[in-house]
Amino acid sequence: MSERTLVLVKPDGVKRGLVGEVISRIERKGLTLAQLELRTVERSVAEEHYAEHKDKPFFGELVDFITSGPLVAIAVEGTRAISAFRQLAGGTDPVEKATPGTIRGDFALEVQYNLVHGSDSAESAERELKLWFPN
Ligand code: DAT
Ligand code: MG
Repeated sequence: MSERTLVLVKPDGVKRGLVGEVISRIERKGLTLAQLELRTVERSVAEEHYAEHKDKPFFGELVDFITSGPLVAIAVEGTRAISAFRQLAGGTDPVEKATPGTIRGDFALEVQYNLVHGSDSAESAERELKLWFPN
């Protein structure tokens, strides 16, 4: 069953020149790019995107970081796209939870700078895609 998920190459990934690497892994997995945009987001969008974390101690820094420069937002489509991209990304902590062979496991060292976002459920994907790609 085909579904869509929201992927972000966060500002650290753009600064480090890893956009092509991430897109290449998405395509090699067999997923496709439905929509793609380079943009710098306002705080309101970042706060809405990460609303589930608003009471966490790192929320302010997370919003600062995600609004700190251009990022690439991608609507990714394909069979089990939500789980498939989470698997490509690896766990949130790029050292403790992401194995080599994943995007975070191969290219990141710190939780705050873990390069990519992927929706974590069908509900999150629907909410996030509406926020990032309203059309
Ligand atoms: P994920 O991005 O794997 O879905 P999450 O939704 O739990 O992880 O957290 C969102 C982002 O917040 C995560 O990619 C990086 C940041 N973050 C999570 N836990 C953190 C922590 N303990 N300290 C600093 N930043 C954190
Ligand atoms: Mg998450």
